[in-house]
Formats: sequence, structure tokens, C-alpha cells
Amino acid sequence: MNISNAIVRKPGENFCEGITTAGMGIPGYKKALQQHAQYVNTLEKCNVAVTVLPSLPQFPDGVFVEDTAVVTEKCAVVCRPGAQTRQGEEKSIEKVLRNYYNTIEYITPPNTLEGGDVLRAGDHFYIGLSSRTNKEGAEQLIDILKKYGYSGSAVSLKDMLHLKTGIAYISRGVFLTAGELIHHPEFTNQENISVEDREAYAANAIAVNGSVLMPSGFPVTRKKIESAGFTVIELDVSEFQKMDGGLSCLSLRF
Ligand code: CIR
Repeated sequence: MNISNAIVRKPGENFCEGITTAGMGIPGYKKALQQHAQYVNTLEKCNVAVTVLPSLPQFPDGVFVEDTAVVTEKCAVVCRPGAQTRQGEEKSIEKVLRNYYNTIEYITPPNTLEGGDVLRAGDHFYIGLSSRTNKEGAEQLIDILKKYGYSGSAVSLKDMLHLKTGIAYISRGVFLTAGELIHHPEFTNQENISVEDREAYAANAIAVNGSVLMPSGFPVTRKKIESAGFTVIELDVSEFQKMDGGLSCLSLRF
């Protein structure tokens, strides 16, 4: 799947006030800005046109734009975040999506769904049932996607923040899986590169126009991905990891 556009949002100065369970310390703002700029730069080098939105002071987690919408080539779906402190971020994204889409769909109350729980593999969408995405939200998204010729299925999760915390689809039928998703029945019939526990964060990678973008510092996983024939680009996203965010969370790609 070719990616032409990405939407990202600059981290705000209060970005360290967002939700986190990582216990990895307080992120440095200057460093976060540098890492974010490098992320944008890398997407551009992969032939993606990147729209950089200004930070949202009232939403410290606003940098994690992926959670606010599900974007495809046929439609955009505005999410309804399950985290209360994040409800409202989606309104600002909706305005931007209007520049790209005539058709916008919505996850509606009391349903909740965050984009971090939505993994696309070809024309199928896996939707994690997490503390952020409820069953009704997943079902509503599947119904919407069906109208556009896609399919979807819900994936039960035990302890991951989002589905994509522990899985990526890196194209050519290959998944990266970590933790509870390595042996999850939904993925056991798929070609699967398993990520060892020590490197679990590396399971959140993205395929962009022929390259796999992954977080830096996970040599075992990098080697496995390269051995499977993929070109890897590493990105340092340490400051976002401190806020429970993965590499995918920093952009909407379509
Ligand atoms: C949150 O807890 O909502 C943010 N601190 C991190 C969100 C990460 N997003 C993602 O995995 N898609």
C-alpha cells in the first residue's frame, strides 16, 4: 500500500503531563522536538507529504495523533478516545481531515475507539478491545468499514495499552508480534516475526513505501526483520516511549 500523506502534531511544552505508565522518567522537551523533526524528515525521505499541525496546549497527549482517526484511501473515521483526558482531540483532527476527505464517518457515544487499536493488513482491519476501545466501538468501526468494501475483526487483549503496542503489519503478509499477541489465535496462521520480551517496544513499527521504520536500539528485532528481506530505518523515539507512545502513534498515514 502506497502512502502519500501523513499528518503529525508537534509535541506541546506540557507533553510530559500526558498519560503514562512507563516509569521511564520525564521526557525532555527539546529532545522530543528533535526526535519529532527527525520523524517528519524520515517520512519525507520516504516520499510522504507531511502536514505538521501545531500542538494543542489543552491536550498533552495530542502528539499521538494516530489515536484520533482511522484513515483509508476511501474514507476517514473520526475516533472517540476512551481516555477521558483525550476526548476532544479528535475535533481538531476532523477539521484537518476535511482537506483530504469528502466522506467522514464518526465513532459515536457511548462507543469508544482509539486508532492505536486499529491495525490494517491489506483490506482487513484488526481492532483491539482494550481499556480505550470498547466492543461497541469496534463493531461500529467494522460496520463503517464494510460499507467501503473492507473487512474487520475484533481482537481481545489482556494487558496491552493498544493493539499496536504489540503488533505491526510490515507488508508482504508479514506481522511483527510481541507478548500476548505472539500466540494469539487471531494471528497464529499468519507469517509472524516474534519480538522477544526485552525488545517488546520494537513491535510497534510502520511500513512506509518499501521501508520498515522501527525504533532504534533493538538489534535482535532489526536483524530478524532484515533477514526476512526488509529494508529497515531506525528512529530514536525514546522521549515518546516515556509517555507510552510508539512510533506509529505519531502519525496518521494514508
Ligand atoms: C496515552 O496514554 O494515550 C498516550 N500517553 C500514549 C498513546 C499512545 N498511542 C498509541 O499507542 N497509539
